[in-house]
Parts: sequence; structure tokens; C-alpha cells
Amino acid sequence: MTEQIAVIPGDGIGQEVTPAAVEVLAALDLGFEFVSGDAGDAVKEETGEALPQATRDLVSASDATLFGAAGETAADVILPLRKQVESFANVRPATAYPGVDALKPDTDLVFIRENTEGVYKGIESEIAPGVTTLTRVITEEASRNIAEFGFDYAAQNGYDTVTIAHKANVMRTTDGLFLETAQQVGDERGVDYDTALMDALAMHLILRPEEYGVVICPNLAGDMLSDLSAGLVGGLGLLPSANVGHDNALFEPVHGSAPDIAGQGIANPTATILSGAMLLDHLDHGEEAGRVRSAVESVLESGPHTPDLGGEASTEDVTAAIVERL
Ligand code: GGG
Repeated sequence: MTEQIAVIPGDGIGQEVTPAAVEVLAALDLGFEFVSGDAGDAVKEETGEALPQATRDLVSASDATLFGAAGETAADVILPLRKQVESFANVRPATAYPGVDALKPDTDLVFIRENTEGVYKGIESEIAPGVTTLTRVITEEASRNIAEFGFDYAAQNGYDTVTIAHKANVMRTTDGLFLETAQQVGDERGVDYDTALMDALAMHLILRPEEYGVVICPNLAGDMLSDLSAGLVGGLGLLPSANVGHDNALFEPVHGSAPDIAGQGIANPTATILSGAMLLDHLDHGEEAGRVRSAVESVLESGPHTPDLGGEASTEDVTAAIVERL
């Protein structure tokens, strides 16, 4: 049966790296049907709406979605899209590769980020001129879902170190619940785990990332700690991600629209192509996912490289080299 992939490039370099990943997926000859959807700043300017209903419908009707990058309208685009696939877990691996000048070459981390609540719930108000508030929502159900997913992920992918990130000494009620629930899940399974205050963890990740594996995080902490860890392995151009729901999923690079380099044809497509590999795994094309990862690793090792990795190659050069390796 033909599998339908929704492709939403979004803003900025999303318009460059998403076609690159589609080119790689198409080269596998799996018979995917790619259907494009509009979203983002330009769409909002044209139509008044950053995420048209037709794009939401496309995502729901597809077997999986490949998304590029969100710009100014991120809160109106990527958060509702993650909701559209009912994704409760955002999986963000940060891995160092041979051939890339990484600050910490032994880094092999996977952030399992809660994807539905925390401060990203969108409950903000201006309660008086010059006075604003934000409501942070943490529920036992969502905390249990992400912890179960995180411990399962570690077991299935061979990680023996699991860390629960939190700030329960300050956010006693909300992160108190997150921590207590995640610990319960670890205890029920009888597996070892650590807990870490997220601010101290940020420092430890920079000094000794090799001591960590899977990190289970509340929403904002997962967003920030994964970006921080991109700095350990060579930059945001390398980090893919999966937004996983029970019946659907959306895959996107961790990076945003990078307006400083958009339109120049020099964006690193690696993160989006590796997001494509995660999509392949999700659709049970594990062998092809492995082939894509090997091709990417080969190109990272021997080049060509885009300028973010110290090279002079274009997005198209790197994509062509990966397709050739396939
Ligand atoms: N492809 C990821 C992206 O566009 N990120 C922009 C952004 O603002 N992300 C916020 C988030 O990941 O929650």
C-alpha cells in the first residue's frame, strides 16, 4: 500500500532542507506519495492564517509528516501541528559524528521531551499594563506518558543511563509532580536512573556529556537542553527529531528557520535528512533508515560539508553526495 508523507517546508531554510530530505527519501524507491502543505509566516501574510485547515487535514490523513522550520509564527504552526498528530513525546538525539569538529566527541544523548504541556501550553496573559503571567501546566498523566516512553526508549535502544531532569526544588508543585511520577515509573520497572536539577544538568552536560544517555525532560527544559547539546556535537544542523503520537507522528530538524542564511542555498540538510531516517524507522522501514544514516555518516566523515561545519559546499552538494552514497 502506498504510504502518504505530508511535506511542510515552513519558513526560511525549511524551504531548502525539506526538499533535500524528500530527495533522499525518494531515492529509496519505497513508493512514497509526497503531498505538500503550506504553513508559516508567508502563508499568514497572504491568507491571514499561518496554518490553513487544509494543511491540518493533510497531516491527519497522512501516514507521517516531514516538517522543515517555523519562523515568527512558530506558536501558530509547529505547536498546533504537534497537537494535530497527538504527539506526546519529542525525541531529540544529539550525537557526535567522526569527521565533524565536535566540542565533545563522546556525546551520545537522547532528550525525551514532554510535548503537550509545561510552559508551552500557551496560557499567557497581560493582567495589567506592564504585568504578564504564564501558567505552567504539569499533569500526572502526561508525566507518566513521557516517563514510560523514555524508559522504554532507553531499553529498546541500548541506553543504560536514564536521567530525569527537573527543577522541583523551586517549582515544587509542578516539577514535584513531574519528578515523583517519573521516579515511580522507574521504580515500577526496577531499573536504575538518576535525577538532576535542570540548571546543574546544563553545566554537567557541557563538562561530561559521556556520563549521560537518555534524558527525560519537561517541555521547555527539553527544548533548551537539546539546543545546548547541539553545541557539543557541531551545531543545530545535525540534530533531528521525532514528535511521536500513538497513531501518527511528525518529523523535523531541531533547528528553526535561520533567517540569517535563508535563501543562500548553504543550509546544512543533515538534521532534516536524519529526521527522514527517524520517519523511516517509524514506518517500519528500518533497513532503509539504516542506509540513510550510513550515507549521512559517510558524508559527515569525508565531506562535502556546508559552512556551519567549516566547509564550502551547498545544501544541494551535500544532498547529492548523500544520495550518491545510498
Ligand atoms: N523545526 C523546528 C523549529 O522550527 N523550531 C522553531 C521553534 O521555535 N521551535 C520551538 C519548539 O521546538 O518547541
